[in-house]
Order: sequence, then structure tokens, then C-alpha cells
Amino acid sequence: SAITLKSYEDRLRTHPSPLARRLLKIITDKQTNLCVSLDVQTKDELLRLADTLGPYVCVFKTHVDTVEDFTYESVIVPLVELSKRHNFLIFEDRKFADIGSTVRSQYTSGVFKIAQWAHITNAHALPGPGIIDGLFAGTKNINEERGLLLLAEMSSAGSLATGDYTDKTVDIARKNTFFTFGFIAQTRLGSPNEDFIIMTPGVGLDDKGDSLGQQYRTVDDVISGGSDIIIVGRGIFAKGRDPITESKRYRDAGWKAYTARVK
Ligand code: 5FU
Repeated sequence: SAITLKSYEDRLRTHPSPLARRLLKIITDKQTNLCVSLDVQTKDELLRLADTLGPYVCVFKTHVDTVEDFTYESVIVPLVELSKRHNFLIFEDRKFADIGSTVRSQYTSGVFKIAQWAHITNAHALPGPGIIDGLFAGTKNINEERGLLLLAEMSSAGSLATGDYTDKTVDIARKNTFFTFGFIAQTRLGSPNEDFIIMTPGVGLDDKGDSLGQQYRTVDDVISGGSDIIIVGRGIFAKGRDPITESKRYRDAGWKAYTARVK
């Protein structure tokens, strides 16, 4: 039977994570559960897409280490400005995977200083709960909401994050729901009295996958299965596609699927 869930608006009143409450408010106000993955290699493309697609998304996901002409001043400063202008959050898809002490440095320092600007980042649970403690310690001097997603499942073929690994990842997330507000996953996770935000990549309406293991599911499949936010990259900006037309299409499909499942 199909999953029913409370509305985003109801959930924003009770969610334990300040970042999640801010996110649920944006989703409610803009009526979009679309996260666009800005997987491009130049700052001009990244900033152009962030500006033109900003009105249609709740979150922009980045891989800043793939931007060839990256500088903090020329990429991050304007991106943060755009996030305020269009009211979206920034999610750096960093997939931390080391001991607490190391991830704290990777999160706060170096060239990228992710904690300074990314409202959301993510981590593998593989190293154990110390990874959350390390990242949470990195938010100590930040005066704005920050949130972490754990990778509980992946979209790629043959992923090892299944079964017992996924269940144990959920257990680890339960230790700090102020900071760890949800999962990268393909299915609804957590018990019915908990409220984790599920963000799902591997969403595409026109393709089945790519040649490197990516697998796509439809928007309906993902949202009716209990995911809260669809993450779409090449479905929106691959060669030959018009990013604005496709963003509207995914936004509309995501919202329609959501209204069908809401209690
Ligand atoms: F954790 C994951 C995952 O399980 N699958 C993913 O595809 C993350 N991703 C990211 O979502 C991946 O790194 C890309 O940035 C994005 C999907 O892009 P696509 O172009 O929609 O395939």
C-alpha cells in the first residue's frame, strides 16, 4: 500500500532540526521539492544555472571540487548571494568518510571551507558515530543553521549500502537529530514516529541510467515511496535539454506526486 505522510507544513512545526524546519518552510512557501544537482565544471555555468533555476528549487546541490576555475571569492560569495535572492539552500555533496578529527578539518578549512557556506552536507556512516561528532564540532562557530545527511542507500548499481548497513546508519543518525536531519536514500527510513528528511538522487524521466552505474527512477516512484526531495542533475541540464523547461517539469511532477501522498 502507498505511504502516506503529513504535509511539509505540519512537519515544519515539530521537526527536531532547525535546518530541516528552514528547509520545510522553503518547500512550503515555494511549492517545490526539487533539488537540482549543479554538476558543471565552470563557475559561469554554475552561477548561471543557480540564477535561472533558483525560483524552481528548494535546494541546489554542488560538487565544488569539480569546478575548474574555483575560487572562494568568485564562486561561493555569489552563490550565497543567489541563495538569499532566490530563497534556496546549498547542499555540498561532499560525502565525508573519515575519522571525526579529520572530517572536522575537511569541513571547516582548506580551500573550500564547506561549513562556512553549505547549509547541508553529507557523510558516509562507515567510520561510525565519531564522523557525526567531528562534523558537528565543525559547526560550533557558525551562526546559521547547518544540517547533515547520512548516506543510507545509494542509487548506483551494486551499492553495498543495503540491509543491515542501512539499518545501522539509521541508528547512528538517531544519536543527534538536531544536526543529522535525514538521509540520502531510495526508500522511507526511520519509524513512523520519527521524521527524517529523505533526499533521493538517481531520478530521471527520460533515461534509465548511464554507462557508469547510475540508475534512474521516476519522480512518482520515488515520492510515492516516501522520499521528500528529488535530486535531479542530467535530467535537467544534459546537452539538448532546456534547463528551465525541465526544471518546471520535474518541479510539477514532484509536487503532484507529493500532494497525492499527503494525509
Ligand atoms: F549519494 C548519491 C547517490 O546515491 N547517487 C547519486 O547520483 C549521490 N548522487 C549524486 O547525485 C551524484 O554525485 C550526482 O551529483 C547526482 C546525480 O546526478 P544525475 O545527473 O541526476 O545522475
